[in-house]
Amino acid sequence: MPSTPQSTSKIFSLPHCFALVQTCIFVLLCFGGISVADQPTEQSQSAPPNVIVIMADDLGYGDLSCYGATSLQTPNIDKLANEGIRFTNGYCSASTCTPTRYSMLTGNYAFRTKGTGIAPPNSPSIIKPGTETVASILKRAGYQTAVVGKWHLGLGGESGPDWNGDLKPGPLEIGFDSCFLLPTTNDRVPQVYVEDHKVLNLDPADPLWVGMKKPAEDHHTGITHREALKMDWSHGHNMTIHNGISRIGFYTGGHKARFRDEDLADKWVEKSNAFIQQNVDKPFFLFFSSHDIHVPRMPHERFQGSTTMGYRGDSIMQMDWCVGELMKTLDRLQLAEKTLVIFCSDNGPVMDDGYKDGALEQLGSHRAGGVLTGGKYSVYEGGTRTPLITRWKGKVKPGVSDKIVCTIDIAASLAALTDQSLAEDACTDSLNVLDAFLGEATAKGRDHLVQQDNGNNGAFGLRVGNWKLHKYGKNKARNVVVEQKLANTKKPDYQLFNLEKDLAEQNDVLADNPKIADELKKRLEQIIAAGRTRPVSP
Ligand code: NG6
Ligand code: CA
Repeated sequence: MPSTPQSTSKIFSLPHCFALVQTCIFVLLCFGGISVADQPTEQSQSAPPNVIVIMADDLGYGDLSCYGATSLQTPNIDKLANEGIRFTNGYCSASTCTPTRYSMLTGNYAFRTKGTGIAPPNSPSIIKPGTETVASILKRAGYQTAVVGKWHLGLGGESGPDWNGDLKPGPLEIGFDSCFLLPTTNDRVPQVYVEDHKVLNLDPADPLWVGMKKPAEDHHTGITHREALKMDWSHGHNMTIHNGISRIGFYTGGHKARFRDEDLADKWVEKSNAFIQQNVDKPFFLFFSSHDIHVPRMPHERFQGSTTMGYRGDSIMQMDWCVGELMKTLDRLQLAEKTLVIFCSDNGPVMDDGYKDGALEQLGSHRAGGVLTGGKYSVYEGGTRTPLITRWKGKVKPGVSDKIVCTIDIAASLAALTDQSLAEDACTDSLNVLDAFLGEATAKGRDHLVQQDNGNNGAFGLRVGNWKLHKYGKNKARNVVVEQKLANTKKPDYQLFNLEKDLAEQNDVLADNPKIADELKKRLEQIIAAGRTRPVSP
């Protein structure tokens, strides 16, 4: 159990071929590379750390001041970066939410499994009970595990969620001890919290109904009562109205259970702080799944107007505040040196994602994807190369890393950190890049990464070193963000870019490099056919 002191050699006797190298690196880092003052405390040396994964929603590579933004300041996340490792080649595996979250938790590429695209309001549980996840790995290692915030991975069995009964299977059936959730994503119905297996504060006399068919002729929608909305929609998002905002999908009932959009971030912080406090003496894993800065962007009143960029910018400020609050809690409980924090995003940025919130109009000179092209829904770098920061005070030497790491690697890396072995068929695409996550000088990171847009039938990106292949479905137009606007742009079947010379993926060099393009095409087909990329342990 991690709560009982373990020897350093036990923690690092990893069942992987480079265990010895890693041990040497660890010893070097602890006793050679950093000053005495920076050396880890006895406690942090003797036990694996608590883990907090903070996942932002739709946050782009250029959206934080520590990643070059100048139109707003994100002091709390910048502090995290200054105290830890800021990755310049940190990725999520997909450019939409559900597949990235699926991959982060399971360590499997989402394109391998049907039904892993953006989940509708009544989606059944996408990760089946019995699947190995980051939560089940850490639970096995003796951690208390919780997810707080956006889920968007479905709830319930094949017939979908039983909103008035037990909402299972769900997080508790795949390794989490507790959950406090926004069940889908907040532009989809319903606006209720789910605590463990139940909708919170649900009055049985006012049952909750959720569906995709208008429940009654006189049911108010974003179309019939558009003039009454406090934030207008631009495309889709015109069904049931709650809190002056119309959504995707319809619902009735459950009125006592409904929340205000403005209060979500405060609730996530409150619940997370309580969980951390409860586990001050026990190892814990917290998945803090922020809804910021996804649409509908409706930050708390105290953040509204805090930037010149409208609610998109203001939601970034709210998210930065959340990070600061969690870090304050760690400091107050003297847990900062006993906790590995991983900050990441679930996909790249988007401006107009269905509501007229002024994101594009008030953007000014801000570039949410930084120098990168593309964003949400795209296999250009901007779709998946996103902010990624790790911090473990006193253990990780602060710096900037250009190693390629991905949120899909969290599973195998944390398994290594906690000395848990993985079954051969578990976490099939999660690579142990723990040394890179911990900023070790000799870390190599990934040599390749598959990127996808959505579902299992879309476009692919394959990065190998500095080469990047795009593969598009035959004759299909794909969404890419062009000059910060969503546009359907016709693409050839394949494109090839040299990221070293052309980070912005502007010059397709496929015709000049047919051999490299062929090798990458073959490699992609081979990765898809092989069903796995994590090496099989000897
Ligand atoms: C799209 C929605 C978009 C957003 C996205 C999921 C429309 C027109 N667009 O289908 O608004 O909800 O799904 O976003 O409905 S994600 O970050 O959760 O993947
Ligand atoms: Ca998202």
